[in-house]
Amino acid sequence: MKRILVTSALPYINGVKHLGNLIGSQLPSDVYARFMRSLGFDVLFICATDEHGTPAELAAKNKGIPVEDFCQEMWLMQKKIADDFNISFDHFGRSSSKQNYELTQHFALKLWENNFIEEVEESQVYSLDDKRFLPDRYITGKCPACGYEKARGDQCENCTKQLDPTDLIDPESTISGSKLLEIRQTRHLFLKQSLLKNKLEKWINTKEKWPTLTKSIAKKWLNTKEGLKDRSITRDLSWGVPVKKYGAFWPGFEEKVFYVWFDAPIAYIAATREWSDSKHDPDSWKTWWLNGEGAENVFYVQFMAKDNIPFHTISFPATIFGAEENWKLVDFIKGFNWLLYEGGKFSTSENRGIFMDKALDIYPADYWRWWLLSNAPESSDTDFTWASFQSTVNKDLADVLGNFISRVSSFSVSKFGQKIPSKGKYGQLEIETIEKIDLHYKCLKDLMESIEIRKSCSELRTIWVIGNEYLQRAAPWSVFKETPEKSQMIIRFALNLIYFYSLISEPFIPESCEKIQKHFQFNKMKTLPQNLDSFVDALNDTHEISKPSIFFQKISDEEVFDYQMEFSGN
Ligand code: B3M
Ligand code: ZN
Repeated sequence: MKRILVTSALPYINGVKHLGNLIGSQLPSDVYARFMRSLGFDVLFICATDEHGTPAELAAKNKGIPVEDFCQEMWLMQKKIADDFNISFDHFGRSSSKQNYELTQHFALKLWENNFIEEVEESQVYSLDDKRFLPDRYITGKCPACGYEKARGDQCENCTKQLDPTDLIDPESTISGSKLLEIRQTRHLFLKQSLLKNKLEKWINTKEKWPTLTKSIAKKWLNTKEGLKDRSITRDLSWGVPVKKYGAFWPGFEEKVFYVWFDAPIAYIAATREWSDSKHDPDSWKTWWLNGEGAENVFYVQFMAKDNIPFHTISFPATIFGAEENWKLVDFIKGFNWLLYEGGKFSTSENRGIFMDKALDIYPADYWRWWLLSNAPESSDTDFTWASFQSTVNKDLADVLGNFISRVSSFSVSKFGQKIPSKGKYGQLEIETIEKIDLHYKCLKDLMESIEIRKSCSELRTIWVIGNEYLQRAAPWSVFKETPEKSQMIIRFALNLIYFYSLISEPFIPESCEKIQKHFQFNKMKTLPQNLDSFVDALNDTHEISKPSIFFQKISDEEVFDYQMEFSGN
């Protein structure tokens, strides 16, 4: 049996994520993991919070609490929100786990033993008032190129020029506003990525099937000097993985930690270890991550937004190659473009757009899931608009799927009572309908295997639509007077379709499908039906149908108007 390892990019710890973050990794990886499980594959689905680095430190400082407490709080919150969106992680870990400390230090040691790490002395900006070295982007000043007053030490937002902090005119600390800055010498560990160029290139060239977005970004980084520059994997900070080897501090690195982007991808492995430790089966993570111990038969897929692709196609693989051990490399990287909010950017600072917690306060998870998945920014950026959200939910969920269920079940109960109407031989129209649906169902399965999220949604919608068209043509309500047996057969067929829909739609809209299954007392199934043809008599004669219920409420124009105002930003 094929085993599939799925990881979602690790959400950074500093705040609640917005819908763009959700569709950029957690949500599509969830549908994929759920769908593959329901095809019978052995799936392990892993995520964690990405906790280290300056933004976390500063966010904790703003709240006036120790960074450890802040991260604990935010981890709980992020875990809860993911649960509320029904993201089916097998484990949601933390990059600050002891497993990650150990593995990060292990990788650094191997890289050093294999001569891929060297110590380099650098000059960096030190803030006397903040009593710390400042990362480039925490220094603000006037841009030497365009005169923009708030240029950052790494780049000018206004003219996009790449900068060094020393280029800035009249620089100050973004943290405190202090201008008491000086250049100091500091030592860092550098990973000599350039030595791994051939290996990386050979490996990337074998990935013909990677999506264009992934491949083009990987190639771009591979072929620019900037991309494969030796990069520092340590920072002058206190919050992070301590720079240790053989259990003792790396001499001169007592006050430093590993760079957050060095330890974060390693946390995929560490979180898998957390998972196996939590099951008291401490070696089982190896069957997912070590070639020769089972991982050679694992298909490993990563999901992420496009800005994370360089770290997953170049930096993390460089770490793995450089370690020269039997670590599993990723097989497929699914990257996503940006989700825009009503034509602009989501913005935390301007309170613009919809954040994950707020979203669930106003509509059920499945409304968001369905819109986001149907509009996943796979081949280009996509724009969230309230109008599109309203029309998608109202049409697809309420009119197409919801209406089908309520028409069939209310007719059934009103004409035939609670019991499922008795069997009759399915006729030409039913056979045609089965054939049509099975054609699209096969496409759906193929598309999900190749992780085409939007197209999969569109196949699923087509399958729902075929049900409505069938009902329209079979017209059980008009058949009922003349030939009630025929109308019984039609309704029985349609009830079986509802059952079928509730199973195949579950990876996309799990909460609604579970509700539907519970309501109609459909048996849960571990794996999806092969096809509709073999499933169309799944309900047996004793099955009882409960009174109809409404599974999807329409979104009104007034609601849309109000929410548009509410989320438009300051
Ligand atoms: N934490 C995503 C971000 O905040 C980043 C992903 C890490 S994946 C190893 O941009
Ligand atoms: Zn500028």
